[in-house]
Amino acid sequence: MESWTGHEVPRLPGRGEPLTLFDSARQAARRSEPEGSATMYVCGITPYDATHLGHAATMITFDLVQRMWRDTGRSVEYVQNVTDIDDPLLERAERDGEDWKVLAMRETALFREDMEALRIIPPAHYVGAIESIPDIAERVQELLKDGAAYRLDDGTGDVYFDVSAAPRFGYESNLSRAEMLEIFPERGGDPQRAGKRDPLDPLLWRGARPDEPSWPGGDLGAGRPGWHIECAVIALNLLGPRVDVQGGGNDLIFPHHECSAAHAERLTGETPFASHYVHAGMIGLDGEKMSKSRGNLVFVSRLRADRVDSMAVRLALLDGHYRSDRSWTDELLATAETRLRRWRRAVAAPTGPSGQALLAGVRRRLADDLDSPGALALVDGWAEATLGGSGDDPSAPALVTDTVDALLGIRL
Ligand code: 5CA
Ligand code: ZN
Repeated sequence: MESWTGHEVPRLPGRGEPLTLFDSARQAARRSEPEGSATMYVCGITPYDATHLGHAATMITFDLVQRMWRDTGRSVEYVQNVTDIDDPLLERAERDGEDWKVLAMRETALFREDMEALRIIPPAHYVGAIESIPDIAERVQELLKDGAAYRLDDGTGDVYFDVSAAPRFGYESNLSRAEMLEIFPERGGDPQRAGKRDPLDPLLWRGARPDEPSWPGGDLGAGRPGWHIECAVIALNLLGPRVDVQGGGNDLIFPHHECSAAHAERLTGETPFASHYVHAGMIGLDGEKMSKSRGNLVFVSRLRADRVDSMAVRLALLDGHYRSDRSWTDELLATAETRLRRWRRAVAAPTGPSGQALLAGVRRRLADDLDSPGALALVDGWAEATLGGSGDDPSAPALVTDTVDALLGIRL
């Protein structure tokens, strides 16, 4: 699938600091020091609706990870998926009387535009579930042969993963079985499905139904892939048995990332699947969780149509720490717009306080588990001093412009 177009990222003098990231599996912040190039898999959209600010915040988080790695001189292999076939997409298309393929294509196209406007560095591989079906079917057959999966005997052709084939199941989310059982049905799971060995067993392959799209699955029979195996297979095939970062919003901690890790680990025999499981907080609107069912979504494309500067949107989302669940408010956007104007005025000055010191400070803040609020405060301080007439470094305005561009993705 086609990715979006990237922008030139300025090269900064010196070297960036090693990045420390919070790992959900170990519940601790640890250094991410990939050997050679760094690998990252981020769970992308299910394109049944437009990109909202929650999606944007998550994509910006992993964009910062990529920028920090690049700043240390590493190349980054970044893969993101599009879940272009799944129940929510079919349900929405049915509700609106629309062809699900048209819906998916339209929303994916809009997502690409939004990502470009927000200056998200594009993934090297932007991969759809549908184009991955032959690979997924092959891997599901491997799991069946290996005894880690089983087919229900009710004639549906549905295949499930046997969680008892994953001895470490639960290590990623750190949830108790009772907690898992509670969350599972809220996030696409089907604990009540008759014939499963364990209520938590996740679907790997859904046998064809007369009123649903399906694809050939070789010995599996026709059908379509389950959700977790989709991400496991795309990541394994493009990035190998181990990724440095597996990313997404914290709504994916369980069951999605737990199950995709279990699938991948069973397939490769290597554990853990990801060195860091990194999760962004949920963005809500005025204190309420932003969700399609609540209908309180703020779309990036809506803000763009209203001529809101995308850099102000990005800055507003960077104003909170990526791991905190937080709200989008009109004030947040207004603050970001004011901040952006001040920064732009400041870098237009002929001189300012040391640009090198600002660069070192921003690197340090972001290296500390992506402390973007801390980084913004440092730039605020520099801008305030500059606008107050302090500082005589003539190279500072250009270096600060590049620092903010390369590390925060904000074009002044
Ligand atoms: N296609 C799957 C992942 S394989 C999916 O979760 N799609 S999604 O469209 O629901 O979400 C896309 C990405 O945005 C995921 O990483 C998800 O965790 C994240 N996300 C969804 N809602 C929010 C929110 N309110 N705040 C922050 N991130 C969110
Ligand atoms: Zn995923």
